[in-house]
Amino acid sequence: MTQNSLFDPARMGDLDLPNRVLMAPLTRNRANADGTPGDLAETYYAQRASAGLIVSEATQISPTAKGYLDTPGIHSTAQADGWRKITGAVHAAGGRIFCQLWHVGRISHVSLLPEGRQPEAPSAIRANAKTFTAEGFQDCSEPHAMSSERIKDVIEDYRHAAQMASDAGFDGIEVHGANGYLLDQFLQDGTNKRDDEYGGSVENRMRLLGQVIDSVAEVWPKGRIGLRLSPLGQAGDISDSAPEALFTRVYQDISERNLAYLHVVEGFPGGDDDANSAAMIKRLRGVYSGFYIANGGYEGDSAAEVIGSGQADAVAFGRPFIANPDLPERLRTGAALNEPDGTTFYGGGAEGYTDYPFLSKAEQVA
Ligand code: 8OZ
Repeated sequence: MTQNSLFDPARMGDLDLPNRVLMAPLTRNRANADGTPGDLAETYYAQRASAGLIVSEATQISPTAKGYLDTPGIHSTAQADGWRKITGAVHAAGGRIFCQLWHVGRISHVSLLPEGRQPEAPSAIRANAKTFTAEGFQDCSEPHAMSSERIKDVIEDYRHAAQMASDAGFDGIEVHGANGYLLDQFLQDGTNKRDDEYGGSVENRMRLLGQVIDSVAEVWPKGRIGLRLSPLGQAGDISDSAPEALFTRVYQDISERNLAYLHVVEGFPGGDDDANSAAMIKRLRGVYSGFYIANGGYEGDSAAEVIGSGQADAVAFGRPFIANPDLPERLRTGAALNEPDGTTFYGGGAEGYTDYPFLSKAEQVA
């Protein structure tokens, strides 16, 4: 059996990828106040077009789906027009880009939402977490529990955003089911105390995720829809009483749906993941039969290993892609990597965004 390398092409859903070094979704807080992408975003994404696939930064599906300052949306015509320039620039540079569709649920603050709106969540349980607002970091606001009517509206908001992503020229979409945001809040029982068809049993808690996938599948073929999950539940004050049982069932369901991929946050860089967490991630991995993207603290060597051993089909890199627009070429040639500067991750201008250097011709090794 031949072993795959990071630099082998891959068939992912309906799409051919030239390599398996993918760019993870990265929140950069440089969008305009109306949710249109900032002017530099076109350069930023086009610089990174050598990725096997770019997944866009998390992009809100509606005004009530927003939870941080200066994140982009994909619900208005102006936003889709802004994104069309970016997808065009990525395609012109030879790349592929999916739009990550995002609803933050309770991880928000009233100052970021339409006048008079509270964050919305499965249950009225405030997150013990902070979000970033015009006044700096603030505690998340008290959410209200969504009515069944409101859930229907949100499912429609996903379909509408999926349509806008198609109009904007994206190659596909990734449903953000990870990191303690709305869909994860429905999945996990620390945040979901509902007693209707969306709460209680694992099947009920999975219902919204399934309906959202069905809804975006009215616009996109299954082979152009990915899903991101984070079974370790490390972000956004999320918790579940039996996470392995829950995510085993979710992975089974996603396998049966034949999506383009499952993208898993297996840990956070510098996180205190223990051997038990790693073992759970590995056991869950065995449950999923489709294209699997691993993410979370990978470097060139560990990525090559996880692909070579067949544990993953591709690896998504976050921080290394922030600092290295030509990351695939650097990994291929063993060149040195630029170090990411954490002080410019969120907000600001070109510094730490579009000014990381490419390898010079002299540094490019055959
Ligand atoms: C960092 C800062 C704000 C949001 C995620 C969308 O964790 C995010 C995010 C990351 O998925």
